[in-house]
Amino acid sequence: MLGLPDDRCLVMGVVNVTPDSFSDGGRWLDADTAIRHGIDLVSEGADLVDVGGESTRPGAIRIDGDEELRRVIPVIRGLVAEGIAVSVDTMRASTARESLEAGASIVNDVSGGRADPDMMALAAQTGSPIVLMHWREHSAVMQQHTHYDDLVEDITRELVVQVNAAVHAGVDPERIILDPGLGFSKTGDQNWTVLARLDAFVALRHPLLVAASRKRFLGELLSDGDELRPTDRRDDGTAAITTLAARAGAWCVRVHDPAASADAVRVVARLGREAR
Ligand code: PMM
Repeated sequence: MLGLPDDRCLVMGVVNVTPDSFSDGGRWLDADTAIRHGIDLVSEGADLVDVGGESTRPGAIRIDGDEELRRVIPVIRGLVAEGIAVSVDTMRASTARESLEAGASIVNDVSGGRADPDMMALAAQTGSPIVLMHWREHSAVMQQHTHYDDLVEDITRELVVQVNAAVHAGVDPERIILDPGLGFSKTGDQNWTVLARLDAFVALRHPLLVAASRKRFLGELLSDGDELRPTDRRDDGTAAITTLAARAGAWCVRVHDPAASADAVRVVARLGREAR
């Protein structure tokens, strides 16, 4: 897809142009700093960079569309000018449209097309690949929606509903990427169950994106007594998940610190060639 390598799992680096993202909020709020950070992510091994202007951490309050545009567009332009492949992390069709016009090549919609009724039509019209993440509710209330009868079955069924809606709107099925949405309407234990069953999501026969990077469930697992492991010390655990996700057949992992993940995906690809 999009001239990106297809012989191994890809690594997507994260640039959050937000004051409040859980692991790096406020660090890349200024456009030049964010652009420089995106360039660094690529030099550390990211294949593409995901630019987002709206935090989706649990409890986050939404910002307005103009503010989101003000944050992401200059950063997307700057990265594209450097020849970097960019995805835009947005739930708004209007932001997705302007981002694609600014040179972004993938829409990463954490709401799976559910937050904005115009998103599927936009993806259909532009022909842009779109990430549909499993999502039930906005971040302010998402952790009140963690009930599942059968976790993996329910998530896959809800993802398939969104795939069908996208195809119905005219999106090419080959351009639909799925993501089980770790941490979104899921408890820590549920995230581990999802990771243990990535085969079920790969079996949906769409490229699979896995985004575990620095999330709270890693902080809990690696905690020292009552203290969560701080976000900036969750990258080794993240890289371990990259290895397992790549081995399970993920198309891409989304990470804040790409170096170890970039090595891991190459190790997994080499082993895969040996096994064939
Ligand atoms: N998680 C975050 C943001 N964007 N996009 C996708 N596709 N999947 C995710 O799980 C996801 C995402 C959480 O916030 P962060 O940018 O601080 O990691």
